[in-house]
Amino acid sequence: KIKIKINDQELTVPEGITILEASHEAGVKIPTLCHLDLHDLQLYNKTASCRVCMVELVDSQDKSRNKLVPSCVTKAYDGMAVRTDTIRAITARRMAVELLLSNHPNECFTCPKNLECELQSLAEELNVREIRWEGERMNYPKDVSSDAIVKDANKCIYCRRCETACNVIQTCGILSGIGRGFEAFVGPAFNIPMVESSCTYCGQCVQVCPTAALTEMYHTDKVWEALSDPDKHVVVQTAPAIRVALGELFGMEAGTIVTGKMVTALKRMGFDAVFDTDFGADLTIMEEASEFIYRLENNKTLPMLTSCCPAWVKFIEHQFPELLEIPSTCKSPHIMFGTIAKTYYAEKNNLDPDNIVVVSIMPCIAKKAEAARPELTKDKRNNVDIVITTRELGAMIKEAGIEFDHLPDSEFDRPLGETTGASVIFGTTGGVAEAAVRTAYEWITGEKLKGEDVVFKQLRGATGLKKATVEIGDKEINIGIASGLGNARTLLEEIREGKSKYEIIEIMACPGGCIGGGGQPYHHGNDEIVRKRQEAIYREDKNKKLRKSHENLEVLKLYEEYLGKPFGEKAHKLLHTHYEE
Ligand code: HC1
Ligand code: SF4
Repeated sequence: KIKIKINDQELTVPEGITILEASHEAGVKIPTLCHLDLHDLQLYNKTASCRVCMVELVDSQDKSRNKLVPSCVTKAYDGMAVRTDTIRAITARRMAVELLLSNHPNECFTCPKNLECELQSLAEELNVREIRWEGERMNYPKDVSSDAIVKDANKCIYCRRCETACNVIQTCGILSGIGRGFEAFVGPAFNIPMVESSCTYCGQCVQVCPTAALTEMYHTDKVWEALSDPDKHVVVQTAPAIRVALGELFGMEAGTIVTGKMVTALKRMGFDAVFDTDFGADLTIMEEASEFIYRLENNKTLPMLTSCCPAWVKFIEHQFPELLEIPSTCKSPHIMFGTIAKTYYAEKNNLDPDNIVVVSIMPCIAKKAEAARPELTKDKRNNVDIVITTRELGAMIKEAGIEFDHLPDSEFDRPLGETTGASVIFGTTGGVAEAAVRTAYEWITGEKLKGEDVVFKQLRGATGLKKATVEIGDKEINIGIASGLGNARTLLEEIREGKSKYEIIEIMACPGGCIGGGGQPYHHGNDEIVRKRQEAIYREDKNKKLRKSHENLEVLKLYEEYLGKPFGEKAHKLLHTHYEE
C-alpha cells in the first residue's frame, strides 16, 4: 500500500494503481474519453490518446516544476500529490476537447449519436461554449457498403476503442489506424469498403465507439413504410435479449423486464401481429437437439457447434473455412421464424406470403447482414425482410410519441408467440447450450427434469470461456461455451489441432451473449449493465410456466400440422441451411 494525495485528500491505495483509478476512491471525477476499463467483458482500452484526463502533478518543492500528466496511464507512487482542479488542468482538458471539435462535423442535431455521444457530453461537462478554432476539416465519404455498419471517418476521434474491441476481444483484425496526423482515422486496411473486408458485423466496435464514426445502418424508415402500406401484413418478432434492455432507453434501470410494455408499444405502432423470436428459439432447439442426438448416435461429426449467431458464422467462414462441416445446419431462430411466418402462418391465415413483411427486432447488427445473405434470400418467401436493433426500436417508439414507461402490459399474439424459459435464456451466453441440454436430457433418458433441475448451473455465468460436463444417462457430455470471438478462436483452434474434447460447443460473438450485442443500448463503459441484463434473463426463465422447448404446445402443433418430424424431410428443407467459404 502507498499513500497519495488527490486535491488534498489523503488516500491509502494499492501499489500499481493509476491516478484515474485512485480518483474513484477519493470520490473525484476525472473525465475520460478514449479510456475503457470493462472488467467483466475483459475489454481495456488504455491508449491515452485523447488527453482528456489530464491532471496536475504537484512538486512539493517547486511549483514551477508541476506537470500535466494523463491520469489513465500514470501510476501512483508513495508521496504523490495530484490536483485535478487547477486552472491549468481544467484548461488542458477543455483544450483537448476543443481541438477534437475543431475537426468534427458540427451536426449534432441530425447525428445518429445525438444525446448518446460521449464527445458531446464531454463538451457539456467541460463547459465548452464555443468552438474556438475552425479550419480545414476531413471530408471522407461515408462507407455504406454493407447492410449492417456505417463508417463515417469524419467523426473518428482516433480513440482506438473500436480497434481494441475488434483486434483484442474479437481477434478479427479488421480495424487499424490509417493515415497520419490530421488525416488519420480508423478503418479496414487500405481503407477498403467494409463489405470487402472480413468484418463479421458483430458490432462490438459500434458498441464502444464514443461518437458516430461507427453506427448501425438505420432501417427504421423501411419499417414505417411497410406499416403504412395497406396491402402489407406486417409481423414483428422480438429477440430474447430485447426485453431486458429496451427499458434503458426510457430511463429504466438495466435489467428491468419490459416484455409486456414492449408488446403494447409494438401493437400501438400498428404491427398486424406481434410475435416472439423465442418461439423460433424453441423451434431451433427441437431441430438442434435432434441433430445433436443424430450425430451422437451415428458417430457423425462432433462437436456440434451452435449456429444461431450470424457474426460467429461469418467468423468461421472467413477464418476457419476448413471447419464448416461442424456447425449445426439449423437456421437461426429469427430466420426460422421468418420461414414459418411466410409458410405455415400464411397458409393458416389465408395470406399471400408475398404480402407478408417480417420485421425482426434484434440486439444485433450482424442480423441485418444475415437476413441479406444470398442463400437465405434466394426465396424471399422464406426469410426476414427488415432487421432493426433495440436502439432503432427505441427511436421508433419515441418517434411515435408513445410514453413507454406509462404503457400497460400486453401478451404476444398466438400461435407464434408461445414460448418457454428455455428460449428466453438464448439471450445470454450459455443459454442455447442449457436449452439444448434440457431437451436432449429428457429425450435421451426418458426422465423428466423437475422444478429447478432444469437449471444447469455449470453452464451459467458471464465468463467468456466456460467448460462444463453434464451427465445425460450413462453419457458424459462435455460442453464448451464461448462468448466473444477471441474465446471462440481458442475453441476452434483446439478442434483444428484435434485436441477438442467437447460434444457441444456454443458460440456467441458478443461478450456476454446477445444481451451484450452491438445493437443494444450503449453501455457507455459500464459492464454492470450487461450483468444486470443477464440476471433479468434468468429471472424471466424462472417465471415461465414452461421451461423446456419441447413442451411448447404451439411448436408441437406446428410439427403435427405442418412440419412432420423434427429433423425430418420438410423440417430440413425449411429450417436448415448451409455455409460458404
Ligand atoms: Fe440472439 Fe437468437 S438468442 S441470436 O442469440 O438465437 O440477436 O437476443 O434473437 O435468431 O432466439 C440475437 C438474442 C436472437 C436468434 C434467438
Ligand atoms: Fe471488427 Fe466486429 Fe467491428 Fe467488424 S463489426 S470491424 S468484426 S468489431
